[in-house]
Amino acid sequence: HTYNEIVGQAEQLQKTLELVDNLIMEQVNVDHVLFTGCGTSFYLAASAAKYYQTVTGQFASAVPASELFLHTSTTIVPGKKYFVVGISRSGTTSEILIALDHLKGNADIRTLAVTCNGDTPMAAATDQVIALDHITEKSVVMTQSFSNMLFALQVFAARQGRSTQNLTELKQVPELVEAALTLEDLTKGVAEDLTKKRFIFLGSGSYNGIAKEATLKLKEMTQTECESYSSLEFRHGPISIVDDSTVVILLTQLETKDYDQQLVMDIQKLGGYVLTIGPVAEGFVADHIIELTNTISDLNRHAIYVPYLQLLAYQRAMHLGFDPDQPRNLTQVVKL
Ligand code: F1P
Repeated sequence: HTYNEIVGQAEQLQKTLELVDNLIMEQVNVDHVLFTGCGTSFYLAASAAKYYQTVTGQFASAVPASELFLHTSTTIVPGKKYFVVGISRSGTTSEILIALDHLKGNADIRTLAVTCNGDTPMAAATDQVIALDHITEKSVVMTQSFSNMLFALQVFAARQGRSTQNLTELKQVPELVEAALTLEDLTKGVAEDLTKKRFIFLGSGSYNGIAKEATLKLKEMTQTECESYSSLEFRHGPISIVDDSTVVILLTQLETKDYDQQLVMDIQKLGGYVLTIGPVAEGFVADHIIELTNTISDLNRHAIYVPYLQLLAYQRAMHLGFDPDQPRNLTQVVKL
């Protein structure tokens, strides 16, 4: 299932675009927009929050759903108005349900559910729902549900921010993802190199959540210990673990291009292998470059990186003999 769900995501993105573009939605006008979820859905929340703040100019942040009920005072300021966006593929994960229940009755908090199942306790517990019922993943690992729920929130944010430029770019994304998926072998060399043992994913800004999600995919599908950092943070300590068995996957952006090359060189100097995914400056050097289009801006390119990162994990899992559909110790829904 995992493979089909990865390579089928472009078609689903088109359906997601049409659905969210045509939704009747209330204008969000609050002090803070808070995105929340668990696991993959939390990493998605992290990217979505940074996107939302940039596009709408409203304060936005992300917290794991458990933090909302375990440490409410660190996430909610009494008397302030919030729009809480709960994200969950299943709509039944315990922490998200407990968090929403915990916030119930607070007149300052409006809620939105983003889910792949509109008929769940989560959808029933929120004021509004974006239900991507066309996403019916069978694999335990989340792949097209991640890209589609993130994309749905990008379209939602662009509409909230009345940003026609971003909406125009987002409308090109399904086609660009389709094109990216024809190049699925680009990650195979790294994925199948068993002399590489340690994987580090780096991304900054709204791409940090994508880097974290890439780490989770590799962990779930191959049980490889791997890490993720905000790109330049890697130089402040973690770089000490780099050796010739280390692969660093750097998600490059136009916005960070002046810093990306130096970072690559610092890692290579220590024997590390660097794969970059994203647009790069002319003359850019790395061990392997998957260059992505710069015809749309950094802000709207996320969904094009995602399939490569998912395929990397999938290809390595197959090469190591793991079943990517059934990751060890995991179930589709985690219940407390
Ligand atoms: C969230 C999640 C996934 C993880 C695993 C268990 O599920 O933690 O991120 O990969 O499958 O569930 P959900 O709340 O989005 O359904």
